[in-house]
Parts: sequence; C-alpha cells; structure tokens
Amino acid sequence: MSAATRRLTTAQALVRFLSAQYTERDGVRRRLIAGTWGIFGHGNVAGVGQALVEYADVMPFHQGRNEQSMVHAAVGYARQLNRLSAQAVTTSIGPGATNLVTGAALATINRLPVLLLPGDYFASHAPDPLLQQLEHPVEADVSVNDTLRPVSRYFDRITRPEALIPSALQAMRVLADPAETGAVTLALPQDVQAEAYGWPEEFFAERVWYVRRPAPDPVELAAAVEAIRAAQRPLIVAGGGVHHSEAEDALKAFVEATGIPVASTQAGKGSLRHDHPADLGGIGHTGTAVSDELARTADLVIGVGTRYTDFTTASGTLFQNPDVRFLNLNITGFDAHKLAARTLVCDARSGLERLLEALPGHRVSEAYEAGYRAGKERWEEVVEAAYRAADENAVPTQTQVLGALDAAVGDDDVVINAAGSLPGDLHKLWRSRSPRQYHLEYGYSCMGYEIPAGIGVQQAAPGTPVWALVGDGTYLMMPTEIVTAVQEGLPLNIVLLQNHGYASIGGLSEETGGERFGTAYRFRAADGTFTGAPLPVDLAANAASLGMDVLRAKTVRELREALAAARASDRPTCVYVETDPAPTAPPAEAWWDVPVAETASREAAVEARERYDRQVADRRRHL
Ligand SMILES: Cc1ncc(C[n+]2csc(CCOP(=O)(O)OP(=O)(O)O)c2C)c(N)n1
Ligand SMILES: [Mg+2]
Repeated sequence: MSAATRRLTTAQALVRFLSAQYTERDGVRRRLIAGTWGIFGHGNVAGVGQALVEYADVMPFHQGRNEQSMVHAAVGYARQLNRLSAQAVTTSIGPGATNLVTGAALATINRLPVLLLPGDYFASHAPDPLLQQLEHPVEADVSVNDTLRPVSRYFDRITRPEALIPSALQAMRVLADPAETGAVTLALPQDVQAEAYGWPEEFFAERVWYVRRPAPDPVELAAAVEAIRAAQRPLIVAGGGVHHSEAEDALKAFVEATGIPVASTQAGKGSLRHDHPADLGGIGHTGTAVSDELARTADLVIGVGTRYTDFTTASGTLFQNPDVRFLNLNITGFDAHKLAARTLVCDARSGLERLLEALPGHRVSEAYEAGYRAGKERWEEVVEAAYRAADENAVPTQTQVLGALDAAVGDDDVVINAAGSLPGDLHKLWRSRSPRQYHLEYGYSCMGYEIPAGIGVQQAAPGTPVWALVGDGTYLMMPTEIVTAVQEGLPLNIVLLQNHGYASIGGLSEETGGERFGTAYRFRAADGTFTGAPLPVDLAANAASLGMDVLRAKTVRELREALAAARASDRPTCVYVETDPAPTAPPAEAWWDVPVAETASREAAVEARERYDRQVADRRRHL
C-alpha cells in the first residue's frame, strides 16, 4: 500500500511546509518562518499568491512596497530575535526578483536569515521569451535570479514539483544553522508554482530545527586558557556573535571574574551595558580613545563573534603591539582563523562559560584595570561634551540630537541606523542600556535599511519603541515602507536629520582629495558645481504625505519635546530636524584605508596622498 499523499500545487505545498517549521534553542520553540512579505506580479501572483490566500490562516502575510526593503524588514525582524525566527519574501520575476539582490547581500554579510522566493521563467520554456525574461544567448538555463547566487548561502531553482522536497529541507537547515545562515533563495518557475503533485504527508509534519551551541574542543580550549593566563594586556573585541548567541550574561560573568575589558564592533555594541566598568565602547576607526589605546598596546586580542572588518582593525593599523596575538572564539572556522589567531570554534556562550570554568582565580593586574577605568571616565566626559547643548534655543548639532535622544529613550527602546555620518557618531557616543538597543547595520552599511528594519523590529517586539535614525540622503533613498508602517498601525518613530546632502562622504571626500565633489544637495552654481543654495525640498512634508505624523523641531528645546511626544504617540511619527553642521563629534581615533590618487594636478589630492602614504605605512599584516 502506498503512503498517504496530499495533492497540492508546488506553491501550496511550500507555504504549508513553511508554516510547520520551528527552531528550538535553550528549550524555547519559535516559528522558523513566521510570516511572508510579498509584492505580486505575473511571476508569483497565480502560484505563490494563490497559495498564500489558500493558507492565510497559517501563514501571516505582510504587504511591502519595494522588494529590497521587504528583505530589510525581514532582516530587522530576524536580528531582533537573535536569528531564531525569520521571514520569507515572495516576488515576481524580473525586476521584482533583482530588487532582492541588495537586501540579500546585506542579510548574508550580516549573517542574518531570510528566505527569498523569487518567481522564475517557465521550466517548460513553452512561452519564451516571457515578459521580463533575460534570454541568455549561450547559457539557456540562466535567469536574472542567478544574480542572487553569490549573495545566497543556499540557492536552488525548483524546476519540478518534487525537487522542492530536498531543497526546502536544505533551505531550512541553512536558515537555522548558526554558522551558515544568511539569505537562502528558492527560485520558483512560474509554471511549476501552479503545478499539482501528490506530496507525501510527512513533508507537512511539524519539524523542529535544533539550533546547536557547539562546545569548544578540549585541545583548543587548553591552548586558549594558556594564552589568556600568559597575557598582561588582554582585550576582548565583542562582535555580533555575542548577541546572536545571547552570550551577554556569560560575557559579563567572564569579565567580572577576570577583569578583561571589552571593546565592541558596531554589531557587538551593547554586549555589556555602557555603564559596566569593563565596557570601553566602540573599537577601531569609529572607536573610543580608551578602546583604541588598549587595542594599540594589547598583547592578546580575544575576538568573540567578530568578522574583523576594516573598521574594527583600522584597516590593519590598530593592533600595534609587536607581540600581539589573537584568540578568536567564533562559530565559524572561517572567522576564527582570521589574523592568524589561535582558534576556539564554538558557540559564544558555551565558549565563554567553558573559559571561565577553566580560569579559576585568574585576573588581570590592578594597574591594568585602573588604567582602563580611568580611560573610560575620560571618554565619558567626551560623550557629555558632545551631547550637551549650551543653548536650549539653538539649532542642535547632530551629536546634540543624539544627546536629546539619549535623554528620551527607555532602556529597551531600539535605535536603528546603517549609513551616513551617524554610524560613527553612534559607535563613539551611544550609551547602550540593553543588549538589543543598539541596532547598527554595518556589515553592508546600506542607506535605506533603517525604516523597513524598524518595521521588522516592531513585528518581532510589539510594543517596543523603535527609532529609525536617517539622514536626508538616506531618507531619499528609501522612504517607501513608511506607507507599510502606516498601514500596519505600527508606532514607528523616524528621526530625520536634514543637512542637505552627504555630510559623511563629503567629509571623506575632503580628506581624500575629492574636494567634496558631488556630495551636497545644492543648486548648481555658475561654475557648474553643486555649491548653490540648498534645494527647496521639504522632506517633512514628504513624510506627512505618506501618512506619518510629523513634528518639526527647530531648536534643542523643541527637539526634546518632539522626541517625548513621538515616544508617547501610538502613531508612526517623524521628528524632523535641520542640524547645525558645527563639528561637535569627536575626531577619529584610528585610520580607515580609502586609497588616494597617486597622481593628481590638484593640490588637495597631492596633499591627501602625502598623508595617505604616511598612514598606510603603519599597516601590519598579522601572519
Ligand atoms: C545604498 C547606498 N548607496 C551609497 C552608499 C554610500 N554612502 C555612504 S553614506 C552616504 C551618504 C549618506 O547621506 P545622509 O543619509 O544624508 O547622511 P549624512 O552623511 O549626511 O550624515 C553614501 C552615499 C551607501 N552606504 N549605501
Ligand atoms: Mg545628510
């Protein structure tokens, strides 16, 4: 007798299957795919679209406005839930599908799970060329969806219904795997989506994907313990892996026992509360003076869940102690082996717990501890000075906006940002009060992430006040999901900082001989450059036109009032503030490598190259 089967279309089978997948870690079970974002076109409306209405009771649907921003929303959601729950995104074929690429790259680089379901050409090839189909003259099986391959951690094109079974299982494995997770793509040919098949019943049974916490290998652990015991000036670099693993308490216990201080990357900030005596704040190009000073003199750098980007290592110039060695605790061998480190390939929490057990009574010297505590106090004064506004009736600078926000938020509010001059200011200055408060997407630093990610965070943590911080350039890149926040009744707060263009890249351009070329949003002047008057563009009116409540703050006092009102409101609210460009942010404590023209006729570039040559000479290769 044949086993029981159920006759469904491929799309129906997929939606049914996804609704029965769960993750489990530390005894807590969650939906692996908690909902599906979608924008419909001919490539998915009749297949996946029909399946979503058929099973609307088991698969929540979210309507998006742009495919890229739907992925950002899903990424914000997954990050808020420490990667234990994710969302799917369905798109049409062609432009709907290729709009996913930026979001997919962001997800994969930040190691955050999202399931992408783009439509694809007919598997039968019967009606070729289909509307929006790329006809590759040589490789007939290529479609625009192949652009998703390099940015996906798993990719398949489901060219027959039954091929979905092994692929769907692999897709879930990758999404739930702490070492492999990222964007996962199942491209769905339009005809196959609608085709029926007799699916084995077991395919639809509840399935739990256990999210493992691999313990350290005993030999690696022994070597790590020896390295820590031998170190005089050890420094922990906390990365995003601390949060993903929910290792904050284990980290706190470890540093309280050993006295080893913690500097954090953008993804790792908030691993310790800002007022913990061992928390030194950000590290690297946008780091604090105390972190970077310790990094320059450390003899052992203990990376916990970090990828060591160029911002963290100051492009290879930060770790200057001639005897410095690295010990990397990471869930992937790939990251653990960076900088020729001793490796501890394991889950962050279990690794820190084992290290603590293996180091009874070990503690850094009192002089070392006193030194970094004093450095932390000095940096606190820098933060105060950057936050404080002498005149309540003056236009605020950007760091004074952050000071006002610091005063307005509660411990569990989430502050989101990704690009512009804010990431640097936030990394140096923000006082993180809870593990999930500081939400900086700096793996891809993608302008436009903030608003859709804010929606995802609010879906993951209903009732949590969320602040999407955006510059004017970022706002113009992707304001579209405001409409979604309005539609869903999410009380998302946007703080929109108007400074008439790209302050960040303008500054970088000036430092690197580019003379701020093409970075201001101003009228074209008589000499052809964009140095005329500011443009008569009203972004506050734009936000209001999309359905937000808008509060315009002209002074520090008005800003404080507006932030309080936005936080109290149950409607999506935009606080719009024109900022004073006065430089109140502390300067960079460490370098960042942006190569400068080796030959140039203009003086600015010639001088910039001289500076560059001096700085690049500091680069070390840790081999
Ligand atoms: C999608 C995308 N395009 C380009 C960049 C490069 N980039 C980084 S910051 C920036 C300007 C951001 O302007 P704005 O949001 O106004 O912030 P400000 O620099 O003024 O603080 C640009 C173009 C990017 N990070 N993301
Ligand atoms: Mg700007």
